[in-house]
Amino acid sequence: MERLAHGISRVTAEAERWVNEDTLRIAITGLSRSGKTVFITSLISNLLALGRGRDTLPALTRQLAMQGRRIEAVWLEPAGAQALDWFDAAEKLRDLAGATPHWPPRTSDLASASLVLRVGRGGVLGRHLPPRRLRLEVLDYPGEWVLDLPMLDQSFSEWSEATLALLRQPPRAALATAFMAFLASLPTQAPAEDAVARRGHHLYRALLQAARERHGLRWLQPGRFLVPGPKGESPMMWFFPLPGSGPAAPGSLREALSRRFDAYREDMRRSYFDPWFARFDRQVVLVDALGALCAGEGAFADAQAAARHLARAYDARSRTRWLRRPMLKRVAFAASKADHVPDLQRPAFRALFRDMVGEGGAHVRHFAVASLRSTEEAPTTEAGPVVLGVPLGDVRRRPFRPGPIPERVPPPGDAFWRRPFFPLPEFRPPALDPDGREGLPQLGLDVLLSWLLEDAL
Ligand SMILES: Nc1nc2c(ncn2[C@@H]2O[C@H](COP(=O)(O)OP(=O)(O)OP(=O)(O)O)[C@@H](O)[C@H]2O)c(=O)[nH]1
Ligand SMILES: [Mg+2]
Repeated sequence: MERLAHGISRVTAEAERWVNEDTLRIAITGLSRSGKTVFITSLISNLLALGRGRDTLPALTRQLAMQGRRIEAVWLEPAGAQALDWFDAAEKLRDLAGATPHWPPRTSDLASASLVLRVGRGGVLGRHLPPRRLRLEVLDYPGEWVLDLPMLDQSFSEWSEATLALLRQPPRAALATAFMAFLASLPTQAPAEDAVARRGHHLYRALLQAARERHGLRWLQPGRFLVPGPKGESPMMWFFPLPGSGPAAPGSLREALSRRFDAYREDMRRSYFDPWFARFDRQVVLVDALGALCAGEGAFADAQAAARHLARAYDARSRTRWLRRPMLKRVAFAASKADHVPDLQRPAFRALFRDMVGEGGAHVRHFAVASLRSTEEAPTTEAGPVVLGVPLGDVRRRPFRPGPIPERVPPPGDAFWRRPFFPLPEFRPPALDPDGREGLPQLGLDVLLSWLLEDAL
């Protein structure tokens, strides 16, 4: 009898969930340093504060209010017994709001969070129905890894050919001299020797690191050469691009590297992409477009190619197994750190960004977002519009001018690209309440969310 009652209550709970609850998986994607972790922290903090009655996301609140609805409560689901790391938003908030505030460190493994919104139903009928629940699932990961997605469909020869072609072009060519000299020193049918494979791997990895650190380049494969993750470095990673086509001779270096390449791809597919990256309903593609623009023509072209690849790779993988129907209903491209751009220049910035990543279809929109606004507007000076912020490590506010922002991507070799390049300053986060009661000051995050969730709320 007791078992029957238990069974009935379980079925009732399931039915209630089926009627009143929806789950939305949101992929927050972007290359390394594009602002994913801060975006997720802000999304969580602002929704939690909104659930406590603070108007932290005005565009979202307004949109719901027009339908006579509102978000009544928001809570984080407990971590439970999940296999993944838990995205600890409260800890990140404490870091941002500490006495010496600091931004989150680079992400080194997957972490997920699940947030539930309780939304009142609108209309005369709605008042008599129970509120709906929308569960948002988000995943944070090291940006470097996502660039391995396109590798899943390549053979070792195809990947090597494409990678070596890139390495022969500026700005990579200057960084690749030691690695290229090493390749040239190898005999055509080099035998498989681990000492040689490791040397090649280390030279190749050093060049990826230099491209990331010194030139701000982002199109760097494989991602785990830069961020190895919890499994660390393993022999499966001792490979590098090597020219050659057709079947590799047994016992040759090319055969050994090709086997490692396949093992690496398989491990990425099995450990990360298939379980965690394959099925999403919404995607946010964060791009540090201003940072790329300021870093010069090579870095900009690199970020542009990477952002376009990223959106395409997700679209292709995020399909239902049956009929391969697309699951992604909305894709938001977001130029991050938009608080570096003065108000006056933001329309041009958005137009430039749209041109950079391409139009897409009706399910694609473009936004300029600051997940944590760390600057203030200042009166325009003779030298142009300005924002004010405290650079990290400094105590005084300093003006920052991004310089002219064209509305379209300047063509290769254009005079624009001859201006001096500079890194974006890293501003200190503003003073924050460590408990997050007031949420995080943001710019455009509310507009993005109100569009992204519009049809699901
Ligand atoms: N001013 C400003 N800076 C930001 C904002 N969002 C991110 N940043 C800066 O960008 C850096 C990188 O942000 P993260 O969120 O850690 O980037 P990520 O994409 O998670 O990077 P990985 O974990 O390395 O892939 C931060 O340390 C900040 O300096 C923002 O809204 N405003
Ligand atoms: Mg991160």
